[in-house]
Amino acid sequence: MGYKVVVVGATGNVGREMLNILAERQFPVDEITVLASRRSMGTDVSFGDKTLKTKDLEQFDFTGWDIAFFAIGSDATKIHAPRAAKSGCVVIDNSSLYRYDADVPLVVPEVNPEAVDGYAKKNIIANPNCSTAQMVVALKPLHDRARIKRVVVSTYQSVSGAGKEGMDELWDQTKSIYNPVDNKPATKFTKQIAFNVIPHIDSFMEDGSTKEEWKMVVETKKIIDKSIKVTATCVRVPVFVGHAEAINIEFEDFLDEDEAREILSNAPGVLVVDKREDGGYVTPVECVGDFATFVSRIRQDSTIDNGLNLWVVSDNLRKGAALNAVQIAETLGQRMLKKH
Ligand code: 11C
Repeated sequence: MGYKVVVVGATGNVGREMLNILAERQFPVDEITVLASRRSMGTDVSFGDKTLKTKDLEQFDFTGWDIAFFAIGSDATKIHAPRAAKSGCVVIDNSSLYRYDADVPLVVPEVNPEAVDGYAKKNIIANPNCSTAQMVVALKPLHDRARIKRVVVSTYQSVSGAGKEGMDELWDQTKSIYNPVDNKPATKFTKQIAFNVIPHIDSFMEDGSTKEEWKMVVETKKIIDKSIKVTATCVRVPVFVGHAEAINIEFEDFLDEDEAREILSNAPGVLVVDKREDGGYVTPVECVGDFATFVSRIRQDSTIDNGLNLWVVSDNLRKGAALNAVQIAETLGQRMLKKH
């Protein structure tokens, strides 16, 4: 007994990771089909030990399919997600298109699993931005204990967040620094990304923040608590996979660093690695391929009454995208959606 599952955007970074995770977690799949744009149609992708050929999204009829994981841009999502949802297939969407829609739940299963129950209004559930997902997994258990007032976060985001083109650009630029013959013009990032950092992700907003920073503010409120104030600076760094975040938290109540470490050690989805010694923390390269959100460098911020600092690292293609989407489907299955 299982579900009829569609993966839309199966040739992209996130789509491929969705297929890996569905197989790794033995998600109950009765039948699976993989879709792509016409440009990538016919490409082979792996699902466990099988190879699947992508079909044309434009022509696909979602009638009779149970769950569609969407991992394509907002423009194409706008065309195809509503028709999938209307045909009775539940859409779990990784784009930002529906995240801020009051009739669409925005879900991180460790944080607000009950929100999936509202899926039927549009038959769509939204997956948050990767930098939000890993942050809220760490914040929620602390908020439950000491009520968060304000969060100041600086991100160190890998190039895979910008898709395969972002990864290719870092690779090509890195090579071309040693061998200028290989020099290719930058097209994805606005400044050199190899051996550099760029304080700019997504488009600029009127108030000077970027859309990526705005997403962290608005999504944290929707997922945990609208009273939490967040200010973010989002930075692209020359790392292939894995986002890191330095998070400063101000609470209403005092929370001792040892108690915070204990709470986080018992929190779902969190792995604490926090030895106060050389190498006693997690870095992006170590989190690749893992399901966990790693928390390190837990320490009191003595410049305010009730403050803590954390270092949070996770695989942005997994917890930040594909894993969270599959966990949403698992939660939906546990709470509501009937198998065949
Ligand atoms: C990045 N966080 O690292 C972005 C990628 O809203 O789903 C994901 C954008 C989104 O560039």
